[in-house]
Amino acid sequence: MKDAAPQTIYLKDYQPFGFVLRSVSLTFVLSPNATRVKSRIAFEPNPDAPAHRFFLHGEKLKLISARIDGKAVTPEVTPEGLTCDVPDAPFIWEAEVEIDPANNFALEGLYMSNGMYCTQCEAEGFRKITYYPDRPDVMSVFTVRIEGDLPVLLSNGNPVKSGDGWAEWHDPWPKPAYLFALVAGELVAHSDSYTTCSGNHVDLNLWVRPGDEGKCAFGMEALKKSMQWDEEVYGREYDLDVFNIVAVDDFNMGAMENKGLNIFNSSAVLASPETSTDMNFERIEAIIAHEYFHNWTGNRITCRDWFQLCLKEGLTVFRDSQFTSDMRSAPVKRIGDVIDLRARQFPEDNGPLSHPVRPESFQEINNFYTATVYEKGAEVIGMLKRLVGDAAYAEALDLYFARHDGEACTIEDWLKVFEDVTGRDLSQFKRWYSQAGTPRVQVEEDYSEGTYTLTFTQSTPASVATPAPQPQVIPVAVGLLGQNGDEVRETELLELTEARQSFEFTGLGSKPVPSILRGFSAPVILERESTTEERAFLLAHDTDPFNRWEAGSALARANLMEMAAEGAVPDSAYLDGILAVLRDDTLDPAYRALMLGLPGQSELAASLAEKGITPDPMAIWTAVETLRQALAEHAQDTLPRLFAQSRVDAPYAPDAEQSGKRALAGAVLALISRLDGGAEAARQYATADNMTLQLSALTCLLKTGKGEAELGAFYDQWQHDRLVIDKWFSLQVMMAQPGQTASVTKALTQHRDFNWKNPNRFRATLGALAGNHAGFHAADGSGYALLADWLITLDPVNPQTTARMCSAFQTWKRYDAGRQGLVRAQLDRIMAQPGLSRDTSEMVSRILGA
Ligand code: B3K
Ligand code: ZN
Repeated sequence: MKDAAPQTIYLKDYQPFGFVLRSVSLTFVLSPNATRVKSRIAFEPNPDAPAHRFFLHGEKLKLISARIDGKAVTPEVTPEGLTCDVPDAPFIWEAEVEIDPANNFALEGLYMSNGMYCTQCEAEGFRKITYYPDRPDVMSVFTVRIEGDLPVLLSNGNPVKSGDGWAEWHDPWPKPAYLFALVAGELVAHSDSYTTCSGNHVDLNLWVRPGDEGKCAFGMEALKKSMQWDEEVYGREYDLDVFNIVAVDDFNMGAMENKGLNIFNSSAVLASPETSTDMNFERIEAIIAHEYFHNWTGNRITCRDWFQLCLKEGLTVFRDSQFTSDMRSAPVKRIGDVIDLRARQFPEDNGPLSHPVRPESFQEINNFYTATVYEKGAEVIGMLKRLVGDAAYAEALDLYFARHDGEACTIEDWLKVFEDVTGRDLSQFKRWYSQAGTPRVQVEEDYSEGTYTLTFTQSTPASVATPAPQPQVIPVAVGLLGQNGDEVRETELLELTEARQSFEFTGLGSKPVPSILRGFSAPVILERESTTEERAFLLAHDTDPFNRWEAGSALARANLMEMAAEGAVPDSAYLDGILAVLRDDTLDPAYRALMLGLPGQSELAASLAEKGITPDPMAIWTAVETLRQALAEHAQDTLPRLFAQSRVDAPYAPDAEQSGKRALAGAVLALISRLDGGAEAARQYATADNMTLQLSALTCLLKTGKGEAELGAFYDQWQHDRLVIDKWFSLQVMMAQPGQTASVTKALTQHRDFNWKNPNRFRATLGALAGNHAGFHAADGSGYALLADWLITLDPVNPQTTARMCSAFQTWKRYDAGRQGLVRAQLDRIMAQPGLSRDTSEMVSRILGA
């Protein structure tokens, strides 16, 4: 419940904990409403700490008993924890508490999902399990005993002993409490094994509810590939006898990297061709890799405090991106990552929720598991690697693992290994961690007598978090093309360090065409006044796959902005350019599918706002529809051939090659449906034998205003499968016409399968509302009001998911006064709720700018 005055925690106030924990032993006696947790912890004074105040976090716990060195004590208990007088010497703390997992719908701490016990402790959930110094720099060795009338009883580390109704686990690796996990339930395992590079045998198990066994094979393969990749690329070997993964239906996020016992949202691990799309498979592979990679970047080396979250998350996202690039297509992965960064991180970085990659203060840490910490954090590491080179990056990482294994570290430790390996001074580079906001980079060019000069000016808008931004180190990869399309200068990395800086290229025969920020070499907004001709030229000739895609996307963006703001018509340069790419059979189908994408409507709104034009969501929607229709008509002779050619005749496999083809076929079908009224899509729906084809056909049918019968049939076919029914909910909201989005969503929230306490179902429905740009921003405020209603309903039950979804409102100041007034009214209404959670209260007040 909301504190009277929410407390703000500051990075600058960090102090080590007053005690060291030699060992932790926990016993759980499971019972849905009255689980008993006994703890026995060996404390001793920490010689490195300035003070030795004994404070243990603890929330929503019933303290049954407490003892120090065997003698009963009566601690002073508050809603946040307890204090107690303790000896000035090593001592044993023993406590027993009671908790109520069956009534824990916040899904933090120990809770129940479909009769199964499970935990989520990151960031501060362990304090809802027992009294403990719940901070990441307190690491200890855990031994756990679980007693419960359930067949499967799991915890971290290695199994020690078990019998009927009990099991004991020991984790030899010291860890912070946020990595603790426990699972108990009627589960079945999909098992396999892996032999590590030094010959250790590891048992691998993917635990699921009976009935889900058929959805495990892909995840298991992804795990084995991840284990091998981390050995080969980073020299990191797994370090326990067993690696367990458990699938859980009620989970606030994607997955959690608990030591040796990863817990996954079932949507992030369960997959079968019939029920999962190619995109689901790719996401699952990436999340399994991400959680596995945390074993070293996060678990063996953890964070000193939660301000350092990007230390593990930025690095682990960077590592999982490298993995996906290696497993699939690197250019396609890079483009996908940039699309995602622009859709999720840029709005955050350029709005009221803006914060540095390493924030300096927070009220609720769960609100800082953001795209900035994760995705911009990964971009920062990509820049560092680009700047120092691959060999030095590898050396620095080896040093990082050697120097800091078993420690809780900071960004300073991380940067120091790079400084030590390269001799570079990274103090200016460090601004990427301390300054909020997306840098803008302007470019001027000059050509005279064989010398071509590029002059860059960088500036970052001031924000509450960073009132006076200083120049950053920006690696800009540049290549030059001759007028005939040949590359006259291969990619070169320019290092911007000043506010304004020029670079010369000499010995050129004629004025080149520059290809700037190749591979999206830095997470900046490039503000370059370019011509349609130049963009079309780059779309046709750029040898850098990212910038070639970017040229097409820039053409589309410029055209759509003019269409939305000034009523312009579709640009033939865009239409011709894309058609030529589409017809080029030497290009990867997945890449061509990306070329058919358009900038998101919210992103277009941001681009208009950036130019000082108030975005009109309906005008943007109409512009997108008009351009898509124009493209369909322009490409109509090519589409049937391309559609036929993209068919996959081999048995379904979710690999890069097949999914690339299906992605292109899906994008082409969407265009064909604009011309044939959905006839081809109806045929595909009728014969589809996998979810990718079934869902793309249904999407096209709904888009053409048809598909009513198929929608019903889809429900009937899949009503037993909660993950597929999530798709059924979100698809209807995503495809709803702008004027009807709120009413369609509202009707779905009244459906018998709308279980709002399940985060997946809530997000599938209300998250889709927020993602339907024109529908959510309907001028009558119906989208805003409906979302606010549901956030108010969810907050008392699950503050974490509520707070996260408040970010739908973060862009409100872009829009017209009418819409701003409507949003403000909803935000004020949320703020006025009695007992509003600290999570939601922090988010809403930041969004309001209070
Ligand atoms: N570390 C977890 C995220 C925990 C979020 C807590 N609110 C998953 C991950 O990043 O791998
Ligand atoms: Zn992570």
